[in-house]
Amino acid sequence: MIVSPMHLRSSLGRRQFLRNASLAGAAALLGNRAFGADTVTLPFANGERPLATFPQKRPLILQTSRPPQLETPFSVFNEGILTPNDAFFVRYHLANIPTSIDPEKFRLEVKGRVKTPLTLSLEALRHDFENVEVVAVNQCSGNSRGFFVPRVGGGQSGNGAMGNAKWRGVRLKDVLEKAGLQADAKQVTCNGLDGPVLPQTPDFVKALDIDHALDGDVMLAFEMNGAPLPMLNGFPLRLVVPGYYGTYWVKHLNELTVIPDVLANFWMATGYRIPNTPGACIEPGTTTKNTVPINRFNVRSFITSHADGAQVTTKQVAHIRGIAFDGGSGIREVLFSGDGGKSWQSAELGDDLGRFSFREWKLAYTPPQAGAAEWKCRAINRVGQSQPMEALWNPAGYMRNVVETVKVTIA
Ligand SMILES: Nc1nc2c(c(=O)[nH]1)N[C@H]1C(S)=C(S)[C@@H](COP(=O)(O)O)O[C@H]1N2
Ligand SMILES: [Mo]
Repeated sequence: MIVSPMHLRSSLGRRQFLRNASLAGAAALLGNRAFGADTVTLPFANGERPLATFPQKRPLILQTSRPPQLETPFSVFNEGILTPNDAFFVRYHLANIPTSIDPEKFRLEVKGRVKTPLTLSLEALRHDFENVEVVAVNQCSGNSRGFFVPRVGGGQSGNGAMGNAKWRGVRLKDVLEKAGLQADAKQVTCNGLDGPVLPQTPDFVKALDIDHALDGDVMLAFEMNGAPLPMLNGFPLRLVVPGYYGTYWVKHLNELTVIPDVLANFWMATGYRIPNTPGACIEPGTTTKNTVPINRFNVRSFITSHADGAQVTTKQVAHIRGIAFDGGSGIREVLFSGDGGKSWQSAELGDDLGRFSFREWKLAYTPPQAGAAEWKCRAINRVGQSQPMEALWNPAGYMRNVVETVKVTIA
């Protein structure tokens, strides 16, 4: 399909297009109170947040409005295994974000240590390279940061800074091979159209090692769940780095530069680093200088069918359901405990949409006795990695993956 403004209009539909077009005038909106009176309360101190409606989005949990940082309400993860585009979380670092991009004029530049620098239109990307699809989770490094004890600085997210989508695009490998790598190529740096408001703020640029960039999984995506990317999720082109934290998934991607060394900017050398320890954790409240760039997801699982305060009875089967995922080994098993972790039983796994996707799990469970109960779930991936019973801690509040608990009342 050729992505012209006309195609965009027809494929998005008129209402969507009007909302998209209105994004052009959204700079003012983004800085204003783009939210109504509705609020939600995330389950930690100072967890009150407004719900805000941004272009192409349903009401989402507002973390910050300039730049927009929106969290998905957790109930969305019980709607289906793919996260709808209008509910998908949004994260930016710099306030100067694009609000209108002409897909006809958009170009991706491929340069640096390549044999033939390329300037590619969206049409050339679609037509000159094999189109591929992957279902993959995008999760912010700081997803669930609000639960850290002791608390740490940064966006105090609940569990909704993640989402699972079917991405369509072309392989980064194929584009780099068309340009041809020079012998000293070591990393590819990835830059998007957004930028800082003040010139002294470092531009958001990330880097992948060459071997990673050539692994055939990393993708330049132009579609999400069968539709063009929403503007706030990186229209018209973004990097998809399956199994890796969202920080590498550069949005509005317009510049790939092959370099002969290791990128040492703020976003690689200072930010987004984790302790170089098993579990990426250190003694709570301490610091370390021994760090590495954040990389693959650890194992996580959630109950999505029931939330804290749910009421169930001993007389009826509770249909418990949830999701599990990891950094790309794939989920082997999900265990459920109805008694706070004393005993565990195996849940049934749903359809396998690929090793980078959310994996659905479910269980028919009749609570044995009345009273307060703690329900827990714990996933194990195909290489035997699992989740800790007690939360691990690191100074930036990244990679939370403790066994989650839902407190229910049984009548
Ligand atoms: N251009 C650009 N791309 C970006 C960012 C950014 O600030 N600018 N943030 C990254 C981070 S930290 C995350 S978690 C993901 C979030 O993707 P989403 O906004 O589509 O959910 O985008 C990544 N890509
Ligand atoms: Mo992130």
